[in-house]
Parts: sequence; C-alpha cells; structure tokens
Amino acid sequence: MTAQKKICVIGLGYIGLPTASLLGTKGYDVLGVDVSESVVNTINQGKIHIVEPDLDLLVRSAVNSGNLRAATEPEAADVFIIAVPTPFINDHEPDLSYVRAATESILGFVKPGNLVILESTSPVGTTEECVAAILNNAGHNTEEPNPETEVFVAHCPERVLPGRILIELIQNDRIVGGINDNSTQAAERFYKEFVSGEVLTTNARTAELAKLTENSFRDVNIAFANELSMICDQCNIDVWELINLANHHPRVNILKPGPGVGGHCIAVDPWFIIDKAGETAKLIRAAREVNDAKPDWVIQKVVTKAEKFKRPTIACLGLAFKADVDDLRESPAIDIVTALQQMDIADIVVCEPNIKDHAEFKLSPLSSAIDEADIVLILVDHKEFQDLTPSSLIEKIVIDTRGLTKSNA
Ligand code: SAJ
Repeated sequence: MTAQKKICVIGLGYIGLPTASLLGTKGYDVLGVDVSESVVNTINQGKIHIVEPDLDLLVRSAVNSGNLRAATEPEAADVFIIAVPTPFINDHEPDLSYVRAATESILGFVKPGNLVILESTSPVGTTEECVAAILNNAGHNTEEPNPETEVFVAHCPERVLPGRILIELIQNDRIVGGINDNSTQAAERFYKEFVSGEVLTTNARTAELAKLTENSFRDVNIAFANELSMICDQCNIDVWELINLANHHPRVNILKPGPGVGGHCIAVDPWFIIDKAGETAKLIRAAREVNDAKPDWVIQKVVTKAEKFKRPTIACLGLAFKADVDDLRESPAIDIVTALQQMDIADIVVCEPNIKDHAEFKLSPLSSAIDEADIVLILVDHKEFQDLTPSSLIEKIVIDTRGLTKSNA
C-alpha cells in the first residue's frame, strides 16, 4: 500500500471514526472532519465520543502515531470518504442535506485523480445525482475519461454491525460501485488495500440498492418474528420455545422478536426503497409497519399489568436500540419508557449500563432497580442482564421482550 496516501474522512460518527482510525493504524495519513468542535477536540486528545468495543484503543493508537488528526474543515487528500448520516424527514422522505453539505465542503480541495467515496447508506441515484453532480457543477470532471482531469466517484456502502465494527470493517466483503468503470476500478483498488474480505464490483446504483436490500431483508425477517410473538401471545404459546423448535428445521431460521426495531439503519433504510417504489414495495412497507407498531403493543402489555396495582414501580431494563451499545437513536426502548413515563401510571426506574446519565430518566443500578420494582420490563438484552433468571425475579411481574429469562431463548 502507498504509505503516505492522504485520506479525508467526512463525518466522525459510528462509521467515519472507526474507518478513519483503522486507516490511521494502517499507515495512511488521515484527517477526520466533523462539524462538531467537541467531537474534534475529543478525538485529537485520543479519546472517543461513542461506545464501540476497542475503538478507544484504536483511536488512541492512530492519534498517538500522528496518522490521525481531526478538524472541522477538510484539506486536500487523495481519497475523500463521506460517512455522514442519511436520515429521513417528513413522511419518511430521505434527507440528503448532510451528503450535500459534505460534498460541498470538499469542492475546494478535490483535485484530478482523487477518489470521492460515498459510504453513507443512500437512496438509489444519490452517488450520481447528488455527489457526482455537485462535483461536476463545480467544475470537477466526473464524466469524461481523461487522466489529466478526471475525478473518480463511487459508492461503497458500509455494512458493519455496531458492536463488531472493527472486526467487520476489515473482514466483511465490500460492494463498490462507481459512476463509471474508471471510478469502480479506483475504488476497488483502494478497498483492496485494507479489506481482507472480497471486494465486489458493480455500478453505483446497484451498490446503493444492495445496501438497502440487505437491511430490508433483515427488517422483513424481524417483522416475521415480531408478528409471531404477537400471534403466540394471543394463542398463549411461548414464542421462544416455538422459534427454538421451528429453527431445528434445516431450512428455517427465524430471528428474534423484540420490543421493535431500532437504530439508524434497519428502521430507516427500507423507507428509501418505499420512497422510490412505493406501489411495488408492499412487503417491505408491511414489515416496517409491523416493526413500528411493536412498541405500542409492548406498552399495552405493561399498562394491563400495571392496572393490577395502585401505583406500581416499573423497572425498565435497557434504553439502547440493541444489546451492548450506547446508541439510543431510534430506540424502541426509549419510545416505550417515554410513553410509560408520560402516562404517569407508575414510578419508572431505568437501568442502562452503557450510559452515565439521561436528561429524561432516572438511571439506577440493576440490583436497586429490580429491588424497587413491582414490574420488571426487559427491553434490551445487554450482557449485564444475561444472568437474570426467573428465580432472581421472584415475586416480580416480568415482561421480557427479549426472551432473556427463557431457558431456551
Ligand atoms: N433485532 C431484533 N431481532 C433480531 C435482530 C435484531 O429485534 O433478531 C433488532 C435489534 O434489537 C435492533 C434492530 O433490530 O433494534 C437492528 O439491529 P441489528 O443488530 O440487526 O442491526 P444494526 O442496525 O445494528 O446494523 C445493521 C446491519 N445490517 C444487517 O445486518 C443486514 C449492519 O450490517 C449494517 O451495516 C447496519 O445495519 C447499517 O449501518 O446499515
């Protein structure tokens, strides 16, 4: 690999920061760019602002080696990686304003021969119609094959699982799709320098839809599990036992029900497909609706139990969107606990081992939360909760949305 290749990573969140620090430890000269001064200062001190296993060590090592710096403005580089959020606005319309702003922020620094990579999960067409178009309109040549002037643009969707980011950044197969063949090849060469998985090439639009497809596939399968959990409840059947039994079939692999689907990926990306092909994407929309309705179903379960008390104490275990992360974005647990608190039918105590404090909720250690509780509501399968057994919750009403207390879960 070219040791002195300079990389500019725009956006130092859950994808950008691990990517920037990994590249730093691989010997690249990396500038991480973020709009937040406090994020920039934290990283320049070798510290991190998010929870991800071993990321602190990687960032410290990259910063100490001098290969990773953070700033609020980009600089000239060989490769620009855009890793900013792509949320939705209004009625689930994709919000590309961060991608636009990130692209605009590098316009003054891009030079011929540079590679601009969009890693953010994006609706079909974004790489061509947003990133490449902005570069082109500003006078950069993204269209004509010309070794003197050409700027390469590709989509390479991130596919890492929060909680396993550092392993998956290297080991996962990657899809790279350029806006033309030269761009695809430039991106392929770059990822092959540090990815041990396969680097699969296609065009930008297919790469965009591939990423959306992966997360929609998962959403549909989780919706199936969530629907089953509600069917089982109606039929008075233990869903965890049922799934365990069904999964013994060699071609059945049902995922786990939960309190809903959270995070910034699986609960969001299917809408990007629905936005483009709403009439056709019927199953994908139905899955989104099933998963989005699950928190209300859990709330109703809790309310029914709470009605048996004058004013019970409810211990809510977990706020994060999934196990062993501190990420509360789009967390069904947050929605459920917020709704219960607003109903004011109970005293709410919350245990979330991955964060220190929360503006809305009183956080308690696990043991005191359980001691105080009449009702224990398990919302996240954090490792700290794994030892909970029916015997440790004796005399409590338990609503276990994650099947933690089920022996066969
Ligand atoms: N969940 C269930 N039951 C399950 C599995 C997950 O209820 O059986 C819930 C989780 O609790 C969580 C949500 O689904 O609320 C999503 O969690 P996840 O672990 O399935 O996925 P994410 O959102 O952390 O990461 C996903 C990954 N995509 C796929 O597995 C196809 C990851 O590879 C992507 O890089 C990431 O989205 C992303 O950034 O798009």
